[in-house]
Formats: sequence, structure tokens, C-alpha cells
Amino acid sequence: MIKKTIETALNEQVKREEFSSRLYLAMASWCEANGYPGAAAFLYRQSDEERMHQLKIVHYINDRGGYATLMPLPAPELNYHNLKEVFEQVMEHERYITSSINDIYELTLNEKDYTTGNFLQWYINEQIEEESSMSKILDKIRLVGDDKAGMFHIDKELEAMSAAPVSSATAAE
Ligand code: OFO
Repeated sequence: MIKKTIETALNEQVKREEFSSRLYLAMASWCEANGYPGAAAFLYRQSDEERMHQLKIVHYINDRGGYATLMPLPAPELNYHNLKEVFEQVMEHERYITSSINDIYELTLNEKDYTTGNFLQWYINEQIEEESSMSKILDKIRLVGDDKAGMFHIDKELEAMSAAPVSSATAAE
């Protein structure tokens, strides 16, 4: 049976992952409406991934005898000046998510809940990957600056990156 402190912390993470999904959906919509179809496809896919991250925690809490609940979410940002700003905010958000996962991991050690600590390892690894790929994308965007041809190329690259299906198998582990 999961401890109340851990259940509460995990439910907070359910909320954060759900917010991530909404945030990336809002960003995807902005990209689609502003001439970046590749970035839009990439962010729609990220939004789906975040939903999988959320579901995985929901199932885990319930499987351990807790109760996964949903909370009210703040409205995501709807207006961006350019693609650089979008990905700067993605980067900032991913760093925030990483630190929230680390905080819960620390709590599991203090509470001696090694099972949940083990469960969180998947998220720790996922955050390493996400931060690294977002930082590479942001570097490229910063490099091309205002060059339209360069930006077109990046958008195509993002489109190619979005082709891989969202792995529900991983989320269902
Ligand atoms: Fe859920 O990994 Fe990004 O936020």
C-alpha cells in the first residue's frame, strides 16, 4: 500500500504531466497556425507522449492501492513571438519537470519507498533524453537566427523527428 505522502506527490506529478500535454498542444496549435507544420507535428507528438507519461503514473498509483485524481490546470500560454521562444519555453518546462521528478525521487528515499523510486527511474532516464533532444533543437534554432531557409530546414527536420509513433507499449510497462 502506497504511503499518503508518496500518493500526494505522485498525484501532483500526474497534474504536471497533464499540464505538459496541454502546453505542448497549445504550442503545436500556434506552430500550425503560424506556418511551421513540422514543428507542429513534433509538438503534437510530444503532447501525446506527455499524456502517456501521465497515464503511466495514474495506473501506478491505483495499482499500489492509492487513488489517482485529477486537479484543475492553469491555462497554457497561447501567444508566442517566434519558434525560438516556443522552444526556449519547452526547454525551461522540461528542466522544471526534471527537478520535480528528482524531488519525488528524494522523497521516496526519505520514505524508504524503493518500489516507487524504482518506478521513477524510467522518468529520470526519459528526462535526460528529452532535455538533450530539446537542447539540440534549440541550439539549431539559435544558430539559424532570422535565416528563412535555415528555419524551413529545421521545420522539415522536426517533421521527420515526429514520424516515430508514440510508444504506448513503453507507457503501459
Ligand atoms: Fe513528461 O516528460 Fe517531458 O515533461
